[in-house]
Amino acid sequence: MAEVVGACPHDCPDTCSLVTTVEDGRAVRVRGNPAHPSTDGVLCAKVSKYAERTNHPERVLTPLRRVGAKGEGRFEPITWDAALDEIAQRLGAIAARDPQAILPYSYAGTMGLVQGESMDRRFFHQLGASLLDRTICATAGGEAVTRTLGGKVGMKVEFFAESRLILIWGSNSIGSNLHFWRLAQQARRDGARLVCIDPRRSETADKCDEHIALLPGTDAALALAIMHELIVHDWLDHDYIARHTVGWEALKARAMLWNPKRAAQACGVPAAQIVQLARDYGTTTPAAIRVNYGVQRCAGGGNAIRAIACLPALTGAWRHRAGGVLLSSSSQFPVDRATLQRPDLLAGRTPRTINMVTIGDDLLREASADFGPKVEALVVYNSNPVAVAPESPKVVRAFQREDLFTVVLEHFLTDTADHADIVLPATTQLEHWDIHLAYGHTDVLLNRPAIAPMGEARSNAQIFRDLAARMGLDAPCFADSDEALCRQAYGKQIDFNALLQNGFAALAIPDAPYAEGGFPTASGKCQFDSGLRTSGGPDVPDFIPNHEPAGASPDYPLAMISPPARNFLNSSFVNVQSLRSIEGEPLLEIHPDDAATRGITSGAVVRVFNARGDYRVKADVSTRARPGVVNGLGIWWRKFGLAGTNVNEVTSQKLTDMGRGPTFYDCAVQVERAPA
Ligand SMILES: Nc1nc2c(c(=O)[nH]1)N[C@H]1C(S)=C(S)[C@@H](COP(=O)(O)OP(=O)(O)OC[C@H]3O[C@@H](n4cnc5c(=O)[nH]c(N)nc54)[C@H](O)[C@@H]3O)O[C@H]1N2
Ligand SMILES: Nc1nc2c(c(=O)[nH]1)N[C@H]1C(S)=C(S)[C@@H](COP(=O)(O)OP(=O)(O)OC[C@H]3O[C@@H](n4cnc5c(=O)[nH]c(N)nc54)[C@H](O)[C@@H]3O)O[C@H]1N2
Ligand code: SF4
Ligand SMILES: [Mo]
Repeated sequence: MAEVVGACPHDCPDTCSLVTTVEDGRAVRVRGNPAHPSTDGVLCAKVSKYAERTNHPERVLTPLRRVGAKGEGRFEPITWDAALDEIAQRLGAIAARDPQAILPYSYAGTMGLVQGESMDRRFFHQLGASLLDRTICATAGGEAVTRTLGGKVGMKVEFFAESRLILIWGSNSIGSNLHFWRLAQQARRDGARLVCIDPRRSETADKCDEHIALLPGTDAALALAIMHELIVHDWLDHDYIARHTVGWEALKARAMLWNPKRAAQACGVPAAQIVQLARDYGTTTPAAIRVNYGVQRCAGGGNAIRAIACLPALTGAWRHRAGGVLLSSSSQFPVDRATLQRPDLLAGRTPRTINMVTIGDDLLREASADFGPKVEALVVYNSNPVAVAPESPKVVRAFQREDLFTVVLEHFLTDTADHADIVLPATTQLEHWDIHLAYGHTDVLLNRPAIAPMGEARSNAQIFRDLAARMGLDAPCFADSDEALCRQAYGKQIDFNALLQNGFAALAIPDAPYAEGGFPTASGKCQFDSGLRTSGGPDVPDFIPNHEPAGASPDYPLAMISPPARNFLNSSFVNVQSLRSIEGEPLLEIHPDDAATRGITSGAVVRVFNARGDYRVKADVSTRARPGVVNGLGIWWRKFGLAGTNVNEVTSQKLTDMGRGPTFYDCAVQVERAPA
């Protein structure tokens, strides 16, 4: 028996340190590392089942070639040699005409720097393939905090435990940021007040002192009204504003347009609740904001995050280590991406960039002068776009194109793998090396393989190394081993021996990094004015209404949001029986008033639809939904859905104001009882 220290690979802010128990070469148990402070021996329910997922009888363990129609999911096993030969030949022929007709598609199925963004990038850079704009999650908020604070930086998460007031803004922390929630609980035991700002009465909202159930996409109006109150009551830190901010006069003028009454109208909440929230925020020290990505999946998502990120500079909350705001900590990590990804292999070529959010449209586009060549080959890894990308009617049609050659590197036959010409078996985190950053804390983690690759599985990096060799790409960097890539990720910035020893290493970051300003912006100040006017954006943050605001369309009067179910991670774990039994089946939460006018009762099958598509799901009549808003919990595999579809059947490919991001939570629908 052995115990091996690793890192949770999932797209989750917590990046836990894992301890895997191995017996006779088999992973039997995965638990949280008690020695890692933020993990503190605790994992979420999902990753506690990581051994079950790894040993799952349906793991893909050999290369597969399609024998059925695209999407049918019928395959025959083939050898690695046959698979690599076929892929090399197909990609080689396309590359000889125009390598931009090849498109990689990947996201954060693993957040590991090696299996997520190293050898794969080298391979596609050397080929000159189209570049992918990896926007599906966080770019609107990411760009917003970068333009305001200078990067994805903020409070050190551990000090939330000492705050007196915590705004949990657009985050279902119990489900998606568990280790932060533990800190918030600690603060609460010491007398802090917790306020949850979320259209849905989430599990987290249930446990906070107050819940502000605003309409989706109206957070900027709320933040501006808080500023209005801070100004009229003079709950401002004038010294901090004068010394450490840019654009105060313009922000003040903007905020004065947003009295609580006006914001109440926009947000669909009582003005008194806004006044009280502003008073709490203006008069409690230290006050902290945990804002999360739920806020920015709508038309004005970037500006909403900008507005929220300005608040701590107004009150001087940054002066205290338990005050400030945190969206993501990821810019703090000194990752040497150029060494890992080798953009120099492009050698002066500038391939076009395709936005992963609009994959449905872009795979269906013909060649043209402004688009370039039609996409002829797609290599998907670390992502399940057929389930997770918006407007799936188009995505599915695109993946069914007979003239598209699709390769998918996967653990399982997901909805996407079902559409592949060739599926390649990938290792899980228990079977490969990797190294990690985090976006919810500031420790680097190393993942050692606990067991040998199962079946014929190979790591992503190994697969791209093999493909490079097969295609005759012989730059020396294609020979780097996975372990060597781990060492390259941080170069000398991190003591690799310490990582080998402990599995984690903390970055050296001051407790209250912006107590005296010193933001990593060009000016060193918090930029209320983010210099966006030159690109057509508002100089200081503004409220930008949704593309599809609640109640605006007579045909589709309900606003739908589709946040994740607690026991899945995006579309991962949906096929793990023990977790699927907890979630039961796909549900649509609908408020009793909206249900009554439609004759809908709990358990009834409903049709959720708009002009883009429709899907069928069982209704859960519940006050977790506010009036006018329905919650389609995600992200189920389509094949587990009632009619072989999921919530993305109705979401749109429209983009955010900043960062070219998706607008999953900006989606107008109608709901009706489904005919029997
Ligand atoms: N259990 C679990 N954990 C996860 C994930 C998962 O699928 N399952 N996914 C991971 C990933 S990829 C990410 S990006 C993060 C996502 O986690 P978060 O960053 O927390 O974002 P979401 O889960 O999208 O949304 C959080 C909350 O925002 C609410 N919300 C929706 N629209 C609005 C709005 O307009 N304003 C406000 N204020 N709130 C809104 C939703 O109802 C939801 O409760 O979590 C990660 N962790
Ligand atoms: N309606 C709606 N849609 C959404 C969202 C929403 O809230 N609502 N959330 C959006 C967000 S925030 C995100 S981040 C995206 C996430 O979407 P994706 O990035 O597609 O995430 P997953 O669905 O978890 O799929 C990851 C896949 O990677 C595979 N994988 C994991 N590790 C490895 C590995 O080492 N090698 C290989 N080859 N494969 C691996 C897993 O088996 C899994 O099938 O979805 C987005 N879609
Ligand atoms: S998904 Fe998040 S909470 Fe769960 S083990 Fe991984 S890092 Fe920790
Ligand atoms: Mo995400």
